[in-house]
Parts: sequence; C-alpha cells; structure tokens
Amino acid sequence: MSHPSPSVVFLTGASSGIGAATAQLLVERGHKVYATARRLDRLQALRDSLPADQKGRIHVAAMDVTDVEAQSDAIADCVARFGQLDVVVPNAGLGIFANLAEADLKDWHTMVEVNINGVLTTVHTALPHLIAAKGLVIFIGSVASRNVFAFSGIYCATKHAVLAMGEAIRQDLKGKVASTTICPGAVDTDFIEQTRDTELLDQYRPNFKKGMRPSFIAEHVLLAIEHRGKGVISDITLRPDLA
Ligand code: NJP
Repeated sequence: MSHPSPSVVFLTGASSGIGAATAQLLVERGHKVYATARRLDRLQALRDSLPADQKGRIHVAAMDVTDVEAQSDAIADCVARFGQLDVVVPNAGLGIFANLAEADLKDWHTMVEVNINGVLTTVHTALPHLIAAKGLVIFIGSVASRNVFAFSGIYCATKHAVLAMGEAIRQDLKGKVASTTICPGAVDTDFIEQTRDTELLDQYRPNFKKGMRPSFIAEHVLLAIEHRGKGVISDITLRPDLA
C-alpha cells in the first residue's frame, strides 16, 4: 500500500535531467512540487509541457542553491503556497572531471558549494518543516558515494559527503525525519557536459549516453515517497542495465 496522501515536495535542480524527470513524474502522480533551478526558462517550459489538470500542482522558481537567503525565501514560499513541506529532494549537483594535476581550484570549490553546501542549506532550512511533517529527505548520491574514480576524485568526495548526510539524518533524527539516498551509476543527462577537458569528454560521453534514463531515477524517488509510513528505503544503488 502506498502513502495515502499526496506529498508536498521541494526539489532543486529541476531544470534538466533527473530533476526534470522527477518533477514531471511526481506531479503526474498527484504530488505537489516546488521546482527550482537557476534556468527559469527551462522550468517554465517544463511546467508548460504538463497537461492542464496537472499545472496547479507545480510551482517553478528561479533559485541558486549556493544562495542561502534565496533558499530560505523559496522554502518559506513553498510552505506558504502549499501549506506544508513533507519531502525535500536536494538534487542539484554537478561534476567537472579533470586530472587532479590540471584541475582548476574554482571547479573544486563550485562542486563543494553546490553538491555539499547547497544540499546542506536545503536540508537545514527545511528541517523545522520536515520535523513538523515527519518528513523525508531524498538525497541524490552516486556510485561515487562509495567509490573513487580517476579524474573525478573531488566530485566523488562531494558525493561521499552526501551519503554521510543521509546517514546522519537517519541517526540523529530517528522517528522524526527519514532519509533516502539514491546512488545512481551513469544517467543520460547533461551532467557530463560540465567537463571542459575535451579528451575526457570524448572518453566519457558515450558511457553517459548509454546510461540509465532519468525517468528510472525519478521512479525510485517516487517509490521512496509513496512508501512513507510503510518503511524507509535508506539507500539504493541503481546501475545501467547489464552493468
Ligand atoms: O545533471 P543535469 P543530472 N543552483 O546537468 C542544477 C547526480 N548524478 O540530472 O541551475 C541551482 O542534467 C541545474 O540547474 P540550473 C548529480 O551529481 C548524476 O544528471 O538551471 N541549481 C540542473 O537542473 C546531481 O546531483 C549522474 O543549471 C543548480 C541540475 O542541477 C544529480 O544527479 C550520476 C546549480 C543538473 O542537471 C542531477 O544531475 C550520478 C546551482 N548552483 C549522480 N548548479 C549522471 N547523470 O550520470 C547546478 O551518480 N544546478
């Protein structure tokens, strides 16, 4: 049996890939989604693509996860609009692959700012609402949460941190807020396009192209939400078919 009532979900990184697929699926299944990213035009196009009877269940807003005040305003607006906040999906993230010896320090800082600090801001800001709702945080980790791969070690470090955050919530907020960490392997999104090293790009792009569909990850976000009250999917690893 699935969770009886629709959830209010605050989602980051909803303008493309896994986030866009998640917004679409959750709204289709009756949940209410506050969908954020920096590219408002992409969010509006996503909303416009929904059937008329679903449009009322999504609100889109421009937000940079590295802007603490903007996140605070957005979460307050989400609660004001939808009356509560049950689930956050701090999905916004990026990986910029490079050999460690040639990497740009700015890229490391960007990954830490978005993948760690951005996620922490979402969780910290939403926490009082999540406690009130006995809610759920669904982290998007990675197979890089448990392994370190060549040319993406710092990205892996940020995703190790994400896995630790999920475990911290499980332990410190037992009985109050649940956490799910979804750890995918390669997914066919724009993710790899952040990498500027053309040699690495040429080498990795085909692996991502034959990766999982973003909708497959979205289905597991839905699964975690709809099993609230029945059991918690603490962490789940998803890999491309036959990988
Ligand atoms: O990538 P992509 P994915 N503030 O590039 C947003 C993880 N993952 O869907 O702001 C706010 O299509 C950006 O929005 P915008 C990965 O680490 C992936 O694959 O408009 N938002 C866009 O919506 C990440 O955590 C794979 O540019 C910011 C979104 O992030 C999650 O999946 C494998 C932002 C990125 O969408 C979604 O990535 C894996 C900011 N400062 C884990 N910066 C994979 N694809 O293979 C970026 O294990 N965004």
